[in-house]
Amino acid sequence: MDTQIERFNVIIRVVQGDITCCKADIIVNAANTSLLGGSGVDGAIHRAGGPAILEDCVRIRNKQGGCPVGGAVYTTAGKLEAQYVVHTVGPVWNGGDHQEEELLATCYRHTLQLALELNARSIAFPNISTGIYRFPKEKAAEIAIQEVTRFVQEHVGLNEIIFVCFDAENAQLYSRKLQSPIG
Ligand code: AR6
Repeated sequence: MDTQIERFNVIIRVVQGDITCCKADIIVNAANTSLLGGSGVDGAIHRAGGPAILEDCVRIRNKQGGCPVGGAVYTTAGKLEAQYVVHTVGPVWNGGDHQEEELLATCYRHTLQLALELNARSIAFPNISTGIYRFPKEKAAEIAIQEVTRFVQEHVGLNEIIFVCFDAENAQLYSRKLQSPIG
């Protein structure tokens, strides 16, 4: 059940599956501030990409002490087909009055900005913060689609943005919101 639309000459797609199998110049990881790996999509990316990704993460950590919430850093993609992995750190959902929405929006903006700097044409996002960090899925989908749409309206360079949804609930949410005129 893939959905595809075009906004400002950029293809925006929703697919359900494992992001490590996705063909894109950049694969985005939902990391934590330590950059030292974890479970969920973080674990899957490190497993599939091999130890070179962690080696780069450790280098970044030693240089700048990890990555703040809302920030984004890039590493090799190791054995993955992508050129780079961009690691961004989503907020932990803590009721909604701790700037969670703005911080999640910042993750998307910083990641997209970094993708442009890396001359990427295509980028695949997981549903940042909606797993272990418990961000409400519907709100997260709205923020993700809004930030991506705003970004492609204001910046030229990317051709394709893929939302890779692991679970059916997120895949349906994204498909619905992407196809709605106000989505
Ligand atoms: N491909 C695509 N999406 C996936 C995959 C995969 N292989 N595996 C899980 N997801 P989560 P968070 C989805 O928990 O909430 C880590 O330990 C998952 O269904 O991976 O940002 C980090 O190190 C969910 O929709 O990330 C941090 O400590 C989405 O990816 C913490 O988890 C995000 O779920 C970050 O928590």
